[in-house]
Amino acid sequence: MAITYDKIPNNIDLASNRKVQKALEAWQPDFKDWWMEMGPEGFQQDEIYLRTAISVDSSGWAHFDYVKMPDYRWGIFLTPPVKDRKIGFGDNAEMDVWEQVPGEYRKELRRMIVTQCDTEPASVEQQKLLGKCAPSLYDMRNLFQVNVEEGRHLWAMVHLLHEYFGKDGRDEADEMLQRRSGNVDSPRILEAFNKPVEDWLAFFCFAMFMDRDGKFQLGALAESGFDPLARATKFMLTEEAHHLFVGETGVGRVVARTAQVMAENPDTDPAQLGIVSLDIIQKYINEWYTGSLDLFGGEDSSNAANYFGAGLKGRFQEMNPKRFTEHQAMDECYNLDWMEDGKMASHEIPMRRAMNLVLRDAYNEDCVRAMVRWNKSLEKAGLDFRLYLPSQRFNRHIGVYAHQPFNPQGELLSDKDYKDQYSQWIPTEADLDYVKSLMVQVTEPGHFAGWINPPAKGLNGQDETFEYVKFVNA
Ligand code: BYC
Ligand code: FE
Ligand code: FE
Repeated sequence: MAITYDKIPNNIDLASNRKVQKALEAWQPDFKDWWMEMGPEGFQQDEIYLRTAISVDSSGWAHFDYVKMPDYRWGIFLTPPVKDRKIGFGDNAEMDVWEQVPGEYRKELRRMIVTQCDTEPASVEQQKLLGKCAPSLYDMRNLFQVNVEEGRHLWAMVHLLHEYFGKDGRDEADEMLQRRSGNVDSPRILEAFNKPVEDWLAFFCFAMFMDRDGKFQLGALAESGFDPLARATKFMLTEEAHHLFVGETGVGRVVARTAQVMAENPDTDPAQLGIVSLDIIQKYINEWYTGSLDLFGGEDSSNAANYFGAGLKGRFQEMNPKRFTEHQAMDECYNLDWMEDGKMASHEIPMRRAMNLVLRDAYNEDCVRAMVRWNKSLEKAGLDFRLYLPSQRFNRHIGVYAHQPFNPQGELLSDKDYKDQYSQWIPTEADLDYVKSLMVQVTEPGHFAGWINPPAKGLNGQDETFEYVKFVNA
């Protein structure tokens, strides 16, 4: 479809839908106000080398240029419709996909879209201050790229609310700009999105684990029988790949730096060397990974069963025959152990009710793959230490293991032992202060803070000393 240069870039022929166009154009200045208030602090006038989606085809979705962030062209893009697409799974399988919200599933769809949408502005708010201590221009640019794209994802979901949910949808869209991450009176919906992200190791862990939850949640919604949702999330996923890259390679570059410096100085305390110790990196992984597990919801969930049964939310790559050949999930069960009457007992969860868990398993595989990569640099440096993913029972706040004293190995401890050992597993104030003490802003092109390695290569083919951010008052 042709590119349109309206106020709101889009490939949905917005101009032909005056009502929705007007509603979105009325929302636009509020979005800009929100961005100026809650977006990256201190860099709104600078020229950032950013990727902007101007259409969904391969030549248009990754257009690079210097842009001031407030001038970023946040647009609405859906992947083109698949002709005669049918619902792929659940009780409505084989029926035509829905082009409008089916009345009987309105509540569920609204809730899922609102929950997903809310995480996008939340993450921008959480990361607001990180530019001030970016370890390089390359990293600073990546942060801002992630932030403007989360802003675009907010647009993607707000479009669905405006076009398909009438007055309720417009109200929900307004509330997206009113809630605030971490605000006691008006917090973001999911707990993990209310926690500030205050240092760059936390940011990389966030992009690694939280954005990766996003990948799997969006992947499940991309299977939806509500076609506009499927097409919106599918296109969001193309942008999301970069966020995951930033997270995975970011943690990887910290691990590699630590490994290298430790191998050169085997008898020195890492704190004397200005690097993040492997113990602290492991604690960050423990914290952010377990936080991400909570985002999948409960292991045994009637909501999840309803979403699957209705054809609203599928499994990851539901229609890939290498993953699934059967799309009803009626006959099997998922076996899981959890505490009952004071001891661990096996439970059978009917498969549809276990869909949060099935999605989480797919997510987990992806995390394991990254872990293997990170550990390669430890091996290469000749170190014995290995990073690991803690047990899915550890440090949980949602689901069947919530608030129980399991250690990272998944063993049940006494409350006292658990409390005594907690500071060995999750970053302490002192750990966080130490990491913060390493956070110094580096703005010379091609230079990097001492606690992180440079990337393997520049972005979009740029060389090592490329000026990813041009400061207006520099
Ligand atoms: N926090 O049946 P259950 C992203 C509630 S990240 C607070 O187990 P369900 C991004 C639940 O609401 C992707 N409450 O849960 C990343 C329910 O409440 P009620 C965002 C929670 O509904 C980085 C009760 O507990 N996620 O995009 O099956 C940067 C029982 O719950 C939580 C989505 O988009 C929680 N963590 O699953 C930017 C997915 N978990 O009914 C962006 C869309 C559960 O008893 N949402 N509860 O009052 C969903 O699919 C589902 O809502 C959830 C929860 C998977 C989140
Ligand atoms: Fe996003
Ligand atoms: Fe993201």
